[in-house]
Amino acid sequence: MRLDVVSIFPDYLAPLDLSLIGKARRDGLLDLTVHDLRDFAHDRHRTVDDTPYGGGAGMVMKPQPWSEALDHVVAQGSSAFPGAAERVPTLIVPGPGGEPFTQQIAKDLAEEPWLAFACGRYEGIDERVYEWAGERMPVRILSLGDYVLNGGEVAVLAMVEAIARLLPGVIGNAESLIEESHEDGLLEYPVYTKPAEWDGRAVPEVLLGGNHRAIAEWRHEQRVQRTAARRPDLLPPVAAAAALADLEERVATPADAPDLQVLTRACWAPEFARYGMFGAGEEDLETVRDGIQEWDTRVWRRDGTLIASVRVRPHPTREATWQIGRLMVAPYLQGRGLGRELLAYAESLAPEDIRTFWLNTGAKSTENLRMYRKAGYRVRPGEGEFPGTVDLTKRLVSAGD
Ligand code: JD8
Repeated sequence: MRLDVVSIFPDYLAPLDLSLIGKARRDGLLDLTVHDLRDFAHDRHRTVDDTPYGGGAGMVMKPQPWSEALDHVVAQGSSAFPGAAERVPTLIVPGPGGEPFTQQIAKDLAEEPWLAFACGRYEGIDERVYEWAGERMPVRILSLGDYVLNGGEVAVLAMVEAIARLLPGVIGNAESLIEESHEDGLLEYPVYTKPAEWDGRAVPEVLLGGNHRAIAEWRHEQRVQRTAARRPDLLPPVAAAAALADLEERVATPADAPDLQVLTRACWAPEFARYGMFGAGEEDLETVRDGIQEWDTRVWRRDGTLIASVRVRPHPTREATWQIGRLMVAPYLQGRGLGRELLAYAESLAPEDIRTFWLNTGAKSTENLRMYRKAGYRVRPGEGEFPGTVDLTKRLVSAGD
């Protein structure tokens, strides 16, 4: 990824030479250049600001130095993209009135090949610069938070770190990105290290027992509780059932078949778009009923409406393997962490002797694959159980392993 930053205080960005971001730059994972806006002000005092039209306190940043600086950034940067002559950066302009910067925006921007950041100062940048830039490249005005800073540099430091740490290879153990706050709408769980007893305070027993499933369940519960306590705004109101516990769960019966058929078709619709085939969504009612008999199928309802379902069984042909299937959340409630909860719950239903979890999903089902990978599953080589699918497994490491 290429990053350009323009500021009248280029030394403010020096912290980006340090730590993991500094190492990523030295390892060529990140190509970051800082430009001094005053290099594009040609009067004796290299003036970049002037008094505001209409009066008022403070100064405003002049348009000309900005247009020259951004022209230079585009001209200099496009050489980093041979063969993509028309390539321009996405311009990020931090501002207190901007769209709130979030983890999701960090993830979106981490997919971009080239970002440029314009650090304003004083009362801000002449508004015509935004229009001028918008005619040449995508422009996003982002705010770090609802408080006032003196300029954009601090915001750029935070945004560059939040974005760059998501780039492959920047964070040594990508695993640790998984259960972070804001990653899936839940805050992080409490962490502990040696000694097990400190200042008469003990580490929670479950963390010392080596039972990884129990640890995973405890940590998830801690995350839900902390989020409910500190950031209830992250737990979508009624709709959610931020937790399965908010819904009525029971083992499915043939009477659930019609609703299950509807939920399956709704959840498989995107697969139809991807593969031109409906997969499970093509099952007729009889087949759905058979599935309810052959699997331990669980359904979650709220006020009678089927919200979610998952089914589990011992894998028919593989030793000590727990097969998880048809993990479904009503489309309008997807993306809020319920799927991860369903998966954790399906895993918790496994008998003690189980050593491997097994599931199957579409080879191009990026969101599903992202969730399963985050939950520790690995894609098995080769085609999965059905055409266009892949099988994924997660091995349980017990205390004895
Ligand atoms: C860019 C100039 C200062 C802002 C008059 C104080 C972001 N979350 C945030 N708070 N403040 C900023 C921010 C402040 C900036 C500039 C970002 C450029 N200022 C101005 C308007 C009021 N002074 C920010 N992201």
